[in-house]
Amino acid sequence: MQKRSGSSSAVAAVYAIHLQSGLPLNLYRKSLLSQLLNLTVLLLVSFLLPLSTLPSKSLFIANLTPKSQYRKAAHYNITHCRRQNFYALPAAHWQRLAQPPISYLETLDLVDDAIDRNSSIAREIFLASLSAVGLDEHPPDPSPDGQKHRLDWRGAATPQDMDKANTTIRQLYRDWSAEGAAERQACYSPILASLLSEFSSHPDKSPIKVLVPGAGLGRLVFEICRAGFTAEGNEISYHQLLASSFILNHTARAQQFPLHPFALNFSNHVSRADQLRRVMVPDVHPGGALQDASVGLAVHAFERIGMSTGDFSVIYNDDQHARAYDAVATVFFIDTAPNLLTYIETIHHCLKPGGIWINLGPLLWHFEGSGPPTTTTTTTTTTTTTAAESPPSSSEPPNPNLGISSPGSIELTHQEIIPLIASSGFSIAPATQPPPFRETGYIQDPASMLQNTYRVVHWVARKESGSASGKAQEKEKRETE
Ligand SMILES: C[S@@+](CC[C@H](N)C(=O)[O-])C[C@H]1O[C@@H](n2cnc3c(N)ncnc32)[C@H](O)[C@@H]1O
Ligand SMILES: *[C@@H]1O[C@H](CO)[C@@H](O)[C@H](O)[C@H]1NC(C)=O
Ligand SMILES: *[C@@H]1O[C@H](CO)[C@@H](O)[C@H](O)[C@H]1NC(C)=O
Ligand SMILES: *[C@@H]1O[C@H](CO)[C@@H](O)[C@H](O)[C@H]1NC(C)=O
Ligand SMILES: *[C@@H]1O[C@H](CO)[C@@H](O)[C@H](O)[C@H]1NC(C)=O
Ligand SMILES: CC(=O)N[C@H]1CO[C@H](CO)[C@@H](O)[C@@H]1O
Repeated sequence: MQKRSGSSSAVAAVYAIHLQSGLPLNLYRKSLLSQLLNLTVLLLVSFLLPLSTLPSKSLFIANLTPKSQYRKAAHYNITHCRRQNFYALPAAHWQRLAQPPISYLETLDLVDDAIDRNSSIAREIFLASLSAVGLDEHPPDPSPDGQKHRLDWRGAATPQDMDKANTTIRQLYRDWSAEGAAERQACYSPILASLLSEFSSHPDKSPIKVLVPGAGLGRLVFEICRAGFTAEGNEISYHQLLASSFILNHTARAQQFPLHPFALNFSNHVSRADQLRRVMVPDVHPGGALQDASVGLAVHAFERIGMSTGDFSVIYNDDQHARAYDAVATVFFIDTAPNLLTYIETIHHCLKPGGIWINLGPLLWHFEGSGPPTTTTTTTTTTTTTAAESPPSSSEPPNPNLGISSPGSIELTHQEIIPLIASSGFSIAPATQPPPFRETGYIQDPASMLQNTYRVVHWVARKESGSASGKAQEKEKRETE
């Protein structure tokens, strides 16, 4: 690991966002840079093709805009329509409901205020992201003939972008508010406990490399780093990456931003106070906490935290990542796979022999009913074939690794997954009946009259020593069968 020099190391926990023909590359630490520059090539090939056809920076624009439009859309859809519906009630009724104790119009005003406060962090994230990719807050005006400037990001967000911005903001509650501690306790503590018990004989944990695919807003990566390990997150969603970059690298103090995670939804509240509840983010100041956690350690925490962007099953499948990690931690992640075997093989490939894979989560197959997505930019490569109901007869030609954009998908059960892992070069305790469930919500409002509770499973699999890489092993297996 490279040692950074001078004062810059104090804030080395950075995402430097690099412009690579329109591709942002987010990292926390420079020492990952060379590694990730190589990944960029892979990313370009597998994830963002055909870049040549993209207008420069259009990718960012699509990804950035939602946070600025968040406020407008939220106001319109949430309170404007409700005011109209309210005044459409019989006059005698709305007048009565406008009086105390209900004072419904005041509630709508309070929701408007909450939306404004929500949008303050959304706006900060947006502005930090804009400047990180070299776009201006005040976009260039249209040319005299009315042509929109290519760097004018206004109005570029799609409803899907808005939706993603929305979930991203909700996830701040789970990962970075004090109120989210119960979910984190249920989901992240078992991972840390498994890591600490596995590596209890290592007083210096900095050489131990832990990979967190599907890192979301980065809290688990942060906690693993804070516990002394070298932690690397990986995330495919730019919305998530920009928000985690903001929290980890651009917040000034704990409790900096208010958030009203439940205000937009009017259902299942016991009281208006519940609906309008405010949480503050972040609950800890990441920069300060990592600074504190570095006292007396050989390697500063800022040197031990990183984040890569792109599809896990593509990025970590190359030679460079073979046998590179001591542990892989997946939380609410494996069910994002259209083809779980691809994830299993990738994890096997990038783990050192004897390394562990710690998993916690449910099996909410993200692709159920929809088939794998075709990423917006890989238009030429992933227009999916007409589905066949029987296996193809000829042997398939070798394909480039398209990761989750590959055709095909399958939803497996817990009892099917465990033996599958056991026969993929891992040792894992056999599935018990019933599995040892843990109950937890995911961005759940604890005060709501509706509680969605997952019964998640937590297991640890160990890559068998001397076991070949996933791909080589598959091949071996096929040959012996
Ligand atoms: C359900 S979220 C869980 C996030 C976080 N681990 C948590 O527990 O809050 C799944 C995350 O995985 C990411 N993801 C899905 N498929 C991915 C892939 N192939 N490579 C990397 N990240 C992926 C999604 O963008 C999303 O942030
Ligand atoms: C955000 O999500 C909440 C809860 O799912 C929903 O009620 C609301 O309409 C969404 N808001 C926007 C602006 O998309
Ligand atoms: C707002 O409502 C309109 C009309 O129902 C809908 O098309 C749009 O997607 C909604 N926007 C958001 C951000 O929820
Ligand atoms: C704040 O944002 C979250 C996530 O989009 C949303 O669920 C919540 O309702 C929002 N609150 C307000 C008042 O906008
Ligand atoms: C509001 O929350 C309830 C759960 O309490 C959910 O079923 C409903 O779909 C949500 N409505 C919107 C518009 O998001
Ligand atoms: C708050 C914080 O730590 N900001 C840092 C994020 O990264 C940049 C680039 O290195 C630093 O200059 C900031 O100080």
